[in-house]
Amino acid sequence: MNNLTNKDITPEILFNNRRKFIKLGVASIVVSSALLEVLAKEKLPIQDLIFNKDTNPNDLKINSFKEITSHNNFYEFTTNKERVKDLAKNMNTDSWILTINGLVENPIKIDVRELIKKYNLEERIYRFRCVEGWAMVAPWIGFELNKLIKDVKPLKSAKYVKFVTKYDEDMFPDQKRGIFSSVTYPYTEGLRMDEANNPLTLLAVGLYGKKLENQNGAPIRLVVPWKYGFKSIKSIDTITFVEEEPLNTWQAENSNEYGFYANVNPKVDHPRWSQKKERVLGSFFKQRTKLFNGYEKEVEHMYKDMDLKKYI
Ligand SMILES: Nc1nc2c(c(=O)[nH]1)N[C@H]1C(S)=C(S)[C@@H](COP(=O)(O)O)O[C@H]1N2
Ligand SMILES: [Mo]
Repeated sequence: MNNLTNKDITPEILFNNRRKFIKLGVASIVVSSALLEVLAKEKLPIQDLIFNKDTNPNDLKINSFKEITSHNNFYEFTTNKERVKDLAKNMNTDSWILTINGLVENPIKIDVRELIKKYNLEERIYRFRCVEGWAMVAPWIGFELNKLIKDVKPLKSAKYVKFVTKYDEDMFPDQKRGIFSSVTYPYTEGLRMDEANNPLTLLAVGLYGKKLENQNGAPIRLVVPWKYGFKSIKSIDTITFVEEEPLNTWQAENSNEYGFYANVNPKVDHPRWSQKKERVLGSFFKQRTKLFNGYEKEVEHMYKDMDLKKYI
């Protein structure tokens, strides 16, 4: 907050908040501490990332910053969606080392701040659908996972990519609860190599032009927009290239209800509820859920020989 300069405040933010400026009596566009305080209090995003903007060709209606950052699933903190943001407030993500290992020629350990400098960041406005039936549209900032995969050079034997969230009982209260935890930690996810290399698959480091909020998986998370939200693992510690299909957390918890693929599919109901419809955060009415969450063109080729009722 304190290190912000004029260039961090974009004209759009100033424009959208001009009424607040007037109220504050700010005559000229300067970054006063009073202004920063207002922006912070209102939880308005102050851009601190440089990225190529998404043109939003499908004209998706983006959810507000507030909606996206105050309704979260992040069990390491709590299963209460509205409380995650408060419990995550003091999570320290400053010197976060991401480890990439396993079946690769070039394993690396890299500070996420350095990693961000290596790749051109781009905005991706994606639909996001949780298996529970809520949905949103979020303007993520990140880079395609396939760029990182290319750089670490997987061996021929690498067939899957496994992702693991940090394990740190001081950081995550639910991990500290041991056998009373909500799920078994560390949270683990996986993708098949072709899924990981799909241009839609994003390693996200930002949201709304700004570094990720803790509750959304700072400092780096996966976003796989055609799959149920639980595949989009947060606060990644390790990415490992492996030969066998990894056992992901929710499949390990209950394999009758959750599988490895978790492709959004209105025709395959969850054993306890229908998946035909979804409620977008902030709207009253439900809308129809789309096959592969609306990304059929981009991803259906990967599943053409698979029975999607069997490979849940
Ligand atoms: N480490 C970790 N990652 C996680 C989860 C979690 O509990 N822990 N929840 C998942 C679920 S169920 C969803 S719907 C999305 C929610 O992401 P959001 O809070 O940014 O909307 O994160 C996913 N990634
Ligand atoms: Mo979810």
